[in-house]
Amino acid sequence: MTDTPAAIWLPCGRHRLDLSYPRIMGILNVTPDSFSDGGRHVALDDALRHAERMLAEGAAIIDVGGESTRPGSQPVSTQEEFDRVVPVVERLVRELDALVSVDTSNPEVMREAASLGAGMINDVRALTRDGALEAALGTGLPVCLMHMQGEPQDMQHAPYYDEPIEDAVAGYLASRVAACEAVGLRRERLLLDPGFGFGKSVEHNLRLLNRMERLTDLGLPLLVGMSRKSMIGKVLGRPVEERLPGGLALASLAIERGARILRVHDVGPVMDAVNMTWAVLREGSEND
Ligand code: 7PJ
Repeated sequence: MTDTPAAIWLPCGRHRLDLSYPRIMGILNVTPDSFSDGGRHVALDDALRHAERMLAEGAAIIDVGGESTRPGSQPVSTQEEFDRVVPVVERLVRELDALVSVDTSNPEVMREAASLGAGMINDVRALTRDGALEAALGTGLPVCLMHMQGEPQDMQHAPYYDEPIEDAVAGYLASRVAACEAVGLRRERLLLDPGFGFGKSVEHNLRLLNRMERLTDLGLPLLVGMSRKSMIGKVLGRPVEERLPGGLALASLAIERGARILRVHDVGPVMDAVNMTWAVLREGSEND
């Protein structure tokens, strides 16, 4: 066996995350209308139990989201997002000592979650909302910048790019990194995400995964989310509850193409797929 590579630590508030090998982010939706497990985790105790299980299965991060960003969904008010997210973050930190990421574009939610001990900000709008850059900067936490074309209400209405999708996404993410650096948010704190399913046709999504090297070239850790998404449904003709095998294939490919964090619903099975993939990649890798 090859030696264990040196740790690459990302500071995440009271935690730190070693990104020298692939890590799993477990999805904890607290929206009543999330498409695959909508309504089930609204009750706080249920949410906690679900997070506990994902951690036991090997999740390094729990991603808490209170705004549904499924295609066609409407924005939520700050109050509504607060009411959904804040109690969950508080208990995940206090009772499970979890590394919590908060899936939000809202500066007030970012600040509150950070003050309660969240360790990462995950913004599908890449800190483009008014005040979001400053709020994220002030938290001192790492931020995942995701690419999205349009807004959830209309992003899947005939998505179109006038250049290859990987160039469009790389260009956008590079411009958001520059915007972060311009306010003093250092690149050492940034992660990038191609945003599978966010203003992209199935062909765009497949090509983006195939060409993900274009994004690893930007030199920042990549986080990807494809779990149960419609790109699997469309290729395989599967309803949402039958997308795990297709998702495992995508997870393995994503790791091979350079992703370092996978945002998933099914932590246990994905851990096996990722660990198996990584065992192969490590053995005989020229970097070892
Ligand atoms: C993503 C996300 C993703 C990041 C959602 C869903 C829709 N955050 N939040 N990346 N997707 N960073 O889980 O299907 O792909 S919500």
